Order: sequence, then structure tokens, then C-alpha cells
Amino acid sequence: MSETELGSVSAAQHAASMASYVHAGCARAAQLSNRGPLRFDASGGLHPDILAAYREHGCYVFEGIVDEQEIAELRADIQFLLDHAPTGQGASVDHLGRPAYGQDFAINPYLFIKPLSDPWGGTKILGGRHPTRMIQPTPSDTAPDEVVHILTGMCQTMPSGLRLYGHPDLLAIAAAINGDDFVPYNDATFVKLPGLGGSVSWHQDGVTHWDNPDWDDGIHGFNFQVQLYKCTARNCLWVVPGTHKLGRIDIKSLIADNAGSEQLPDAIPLLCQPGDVTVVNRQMLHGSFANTSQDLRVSLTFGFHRRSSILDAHGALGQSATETYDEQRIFERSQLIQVAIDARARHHPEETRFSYQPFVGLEDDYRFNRECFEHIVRDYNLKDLSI
Ligand SMILES: O=C(O)CCC(=O)C(=O)O
Repeated sequence: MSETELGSVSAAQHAASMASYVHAGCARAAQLSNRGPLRFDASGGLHPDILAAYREHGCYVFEGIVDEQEIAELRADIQFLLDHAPTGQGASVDHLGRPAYGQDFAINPYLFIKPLSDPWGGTKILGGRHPTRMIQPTPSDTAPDEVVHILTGMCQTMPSGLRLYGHPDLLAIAAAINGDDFVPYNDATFVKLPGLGGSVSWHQDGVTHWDNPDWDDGIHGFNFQVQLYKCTARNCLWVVPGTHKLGRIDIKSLIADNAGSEQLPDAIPLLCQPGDVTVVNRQMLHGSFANTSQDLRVSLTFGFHRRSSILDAHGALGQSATETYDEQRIFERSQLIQVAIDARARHHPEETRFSYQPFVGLEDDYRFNRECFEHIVRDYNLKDLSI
């Protein structure tokens, strides 16, 4: 059903309208060979079958990468952030009247939206990369005026978030896809509250390199999503496999040709259990629907690039176009990875720490402590490398 056909729909009507689409999407997802546990080859590299599946489909679901204890720590830190959130955008106190958390960071960690809304669809926000709007069901009478949609800066707001950033398996995957000298992008934690969470309209993430003479299907990097709760077809991220190879897609026409419906026929849901980690190519067509289900989704989303995609590129999305990402700028943002590796190693002495090639020999300069937090971790996200 299109937005026009549905007019103003209730959350219950929206949920009902998803039923057959969800069923068909799950069947399509089951046909794709793009999931399984992390596997390495004999020389310790990411198994070539996994890389091949990622390159073909543009997405992969790594099952069970983050263990239960770490998921519990991440959930507890998210709970703290939600408990201490301001009461709405621009508010300075939380629901108990305490000073809201995180208001001293340069970038406010909280982004609020109206329940079940699509904040970016059909707007010029974020380079206009979400050209169509998803259906915005009417929330129940008891819904709050605003809900948290995104938490930013997980490496400074959550001790467990910084440690996750240094996860050796995740960094090994980043190196396998983007090269040993890979560089960071940004992070954003999507919070889709049951019956309240908003949508993220169909889009491709990359905005800068579509006309680059060296364009290829990996030039805009990828995002991980670490899933803290079960992701169902009604609350999860949907992707259209293979679209990372197509160049810039005319999303408006695609939706128009689908009778105006946001329920794209080739899309699949990225179904996950807690602890699963998805990898999604930033050129893939992807989006998520208003969460009219009863299930919470929290997805810690952070990405990595090839160094060649970033070096000498200009700022985009959250960064100013007047910025140029030179060697120094890349180095400054990449320091966070080395600090995260150390913070993680202190908490997980049993693990083999990841060796991040650009910082080999510099490890002692990046030991995690209070001073290092102030110099490197605090406000690291001002230096994100968005393209
Ligand atoms: O998780 C979601 O709902 C949206 C994620 C997304 O659009 C992104 O990572 O670019």
C-alpha cells in the first residue's frame, strides 16, 4: 500500500499492512547464502567464501560474534543513556529532573523524533539521500511527544562502546574488506522502541564518490551493526541485495514504479539474534520501517573505509564540505581505534589484541587512561570521516 492509499494509518493498521510483505521477505532472506559464524582461513584471514558472499550480495550476517556477557554490558550502558536522556530535543534535564547526561559533549549524544515518524525521508537533510518518505503511522494517545531515535558517540558515552570498537574480530573483518590500513567512518546507535520507533527511509549511504573515475562497489565503505536484541522482520534493517553494484539508484522512480509503495519487492530483512553483527555495504539500498511491533531494536552502527576513499576527500554528511581529509586528519580520527584496542585489552586480558597496522610501534603512546580519554576520546566524533 502507498502512503496516499493508506492516508493516516494507525499503528495497528500499519502492522497489519506489513504481514504478507514480512512473510515474503523472510522467505527471500532464507534463500540467500549470506550468513553464518565468523570463519578464518588457514593463514588467519577472513574466509574467502565469506568475502565472496559479502562482495556478491553487499551484506553479511555474522552470527554470534559478541558474547552474552559483552551484550549484557552494552545493554546496561544503553539503559543508562536512556534513563538519563533529556526529556526531549533541547531539554537539559532527564525524566527525574536530574541534569541530562552528556550535555557537555560538543555533539549532543541524543537525537529525538516524533514517535513512528520518518525524520529524513523526502527532505534535503544528509545530502538529500532519502528522497522518499516512509509511512508515518499515528502513534497511540499515550505515546510521548518525542522518542530517542539515535544515540551518537558510543566510544565516549559508553565504556562498553569503546571496548566494542576495539573488538579484534570486527577489526579483522574491517581489515579484510578495506585493507590493513583501513580508516574509521562514524557511529550512530539506532534505537527503535516498541510501538514508537521511527523509520529510516530507503537510501544509499555514500554521497561523494558516485562520479569518481575509480568508482567501484566498495568505494563508500561499509557499516557494522552490532545487535543487542533480536531483530525481527518488523523492526530490523531491510536491504536490497546486489544494489551496491548498481551506482546511484533513482529511488524516487523505484518507489513510483512500485505503485508508490515502500514495500520494495526484492528487499530482505536482516534477521539477527542478540550478538549477531551485520556488515552492510554503504552503497546498498537499505532502510527500515516504523516499528509498529512489540520488540525493541538497538543497533550499534559504526563503519570503516578504505584509506584511498578518504585521503584528500572533502567532508560530507555530518562534516563540512570545506574540510579536506588529509593524512593528519585521518591519523587524528584513527587514534581512537588504537585507544579502543587498549581499553578492550584491559577488560579482556584473555583475548589477543588486534594489531592495527597504521599504529604498529606506537601502541605505548595510546594506552587508555583518564588523560587519554580527555585528549583522544572526548569529542572524537567531531573528526568523523564521512563521505
Ligand atoms: O538501522 C536502521 O534502521 C537504519 C540504519 C541505516 O540506515 C544506516 O546504517 O545507514
